[in-house]
Amino acid sequence: MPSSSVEDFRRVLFTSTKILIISGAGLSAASGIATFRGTNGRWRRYDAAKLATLSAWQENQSTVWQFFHYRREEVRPSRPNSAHEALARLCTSSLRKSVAPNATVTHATQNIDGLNLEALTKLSAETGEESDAQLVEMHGNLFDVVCTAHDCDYRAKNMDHPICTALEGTEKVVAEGNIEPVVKRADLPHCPQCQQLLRPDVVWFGERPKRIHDILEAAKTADLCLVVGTSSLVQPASKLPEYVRANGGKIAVFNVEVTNHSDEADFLFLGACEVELARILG
Ligand code: BV8
Ligand code: ZN
Repeated sequence: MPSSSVEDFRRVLFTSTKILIISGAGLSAASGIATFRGTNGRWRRYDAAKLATLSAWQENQSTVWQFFHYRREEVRPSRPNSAHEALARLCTSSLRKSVAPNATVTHATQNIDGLNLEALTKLSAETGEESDAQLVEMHGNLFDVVCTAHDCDYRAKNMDHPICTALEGTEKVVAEGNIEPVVKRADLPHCPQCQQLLRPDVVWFGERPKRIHDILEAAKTADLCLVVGTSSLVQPASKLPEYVRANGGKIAVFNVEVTNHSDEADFLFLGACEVELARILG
């Protein structure tokens, strides 16, 4: 039975040496970004198997670009919330000293909204101190694009609003549930280097998550794992706590509800992570 003792958790945190944070869509819920499953789940409106997969892309690049353009524009006005900020403090050495003086931190986020990166950048601008943690956006980032040509190395951060003229305004139609392709392939974003088609640099179902080797290494050596705002249904992220446990590490789940495997956790803090993380991590 997981403990909900903040005092016991803080004791484990204080003596930890390698912390792995795994986060999901619940971390960004307070920033106004819909989660995937659960009540207002996004996948309910759109079937992941139809849109966030390589076969969907091969079938119709316009449909997929219209979906990701809609996701970009939905996320654009969002800012990090107090949960992102609490994790950013844990990822900054001098701010971590009082709660986990001997620890290094790896944060593997499933989120593609870029808000963890933004929270770290904001904090280092305020403190003048760079984060010493490893942040891995294991499913990619909505604002990264990559060229589809095999012999071209173009990849870039692209914050353009819209990313191309032809997609402008299509987000409104997609938001209403109509994802019929309306943009001509020739008018989709193309590579400035080789003129081939660009794609969102997001990890689709069936694709290899980013830096999965580094993340698995971190899971196999962690003595504490924070599982924040994820339904723990998507692999391989959902399997990482098993590696931590196999190494004798402790698992702490932060979620508004019990989830897959949360009954096996050492700690379970039920509540909004934007409240619980600030309360417990300080
Ligand atoms: C891979 C990018 C091989 C796109 C995403 C059959 C069985 C088992 C597995 C599979 C299977 N068939 C295929 C698979 C593998 C598949 C998979 O796991 N499928 C699942 C659906 C069954 N996985 C893959 O294909 C992965 N690739 O396996 O490659 C490989 C593996 C290792 C090494 C080499 C090769 C690729 C997966 C990545 C797919 N891309 N996103 C896009 O976003 O459009 S996944 C998508 O789901 C998002 O990234 C999202 O982050 C992710 C997981 O969802 P969550 O983040 O957990 O979000 P969710 O809404 O589900 O839950 C939110 C939680 O927050 C809830 O629990 C809620 O209670 C809580 N919450 C809400 N508000 C709050 C809160 N908690 C706290 N505070 C709050 N305020
Ligand atoms: Zn190119």
